[in-house]
Amino acid sequence: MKSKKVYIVLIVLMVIFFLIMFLIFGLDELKKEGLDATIIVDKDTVWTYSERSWIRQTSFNEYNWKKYDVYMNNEKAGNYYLWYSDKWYAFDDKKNAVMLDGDLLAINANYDVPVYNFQKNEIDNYYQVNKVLEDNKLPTDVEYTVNHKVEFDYDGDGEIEEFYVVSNAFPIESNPKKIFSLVFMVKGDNVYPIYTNISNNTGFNGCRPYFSGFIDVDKDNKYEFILSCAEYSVSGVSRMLYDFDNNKFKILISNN
Ligand SMILES: [Ca+2]
Ligand SMILES: [Ca+2]
Repeated sequence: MKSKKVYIVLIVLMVIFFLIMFLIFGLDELKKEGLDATIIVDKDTVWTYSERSWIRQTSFNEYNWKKYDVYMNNEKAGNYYLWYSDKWYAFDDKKNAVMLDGDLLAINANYDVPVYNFQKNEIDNYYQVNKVLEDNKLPTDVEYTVNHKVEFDYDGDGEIEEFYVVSNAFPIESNPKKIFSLVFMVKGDNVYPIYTNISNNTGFNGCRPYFSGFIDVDKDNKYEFILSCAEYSVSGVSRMLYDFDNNKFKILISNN
């Protein structure tokens, strides 16, 4: 009789344990299951999210004449139909052409996808930048061709994170030995590398990095972001969608 009671108590405890674990970890995962999204970045990138996995699309026809939330230069431009030829063209509800100019980000999803309207700020203090340069054995007297930061509470923990974007790619006045592009986050005293690209200067190598959008793609109240890096002239742009997982940044999908 006594052993039966112990047995029941154990089962009840186990059920409670799994219920708590499910509420903590399972609910977020379950919520992601039904999410479907298409993300377009300028004329070279279409990524789709379905059944919790990302796919890079190489044929864009299937994404024509769908309605997208359209952002230009990180500002909401409207909700338009898009059609692809050499680039994406936008049309309103009456199929009248809408002129768009700048960096395009377009999202079609079966849920509201939060997009953060971030600002690029000047770097007022180079302490963290110089530290990262030194860690990478790079000189700190730099002719910067990219140097800005984005500051906001991107993970919703009440603390502001700083995202630094620096590069000396395609210098005009100097001829550095090394060409670098560095993107990293500073949170408290910690530096988290995001993108590190260092190579010998061979003329027009390297790329200029910039953020193309902070988007909460999986609706867990933490933003993911798209980082782009533009090569010289028409050579192309690398694009990467990043997530922060296990205390480091990882690429969810890229266009390479
Ligand atoms: Ca934060
Ligand atoms: Ca998220």
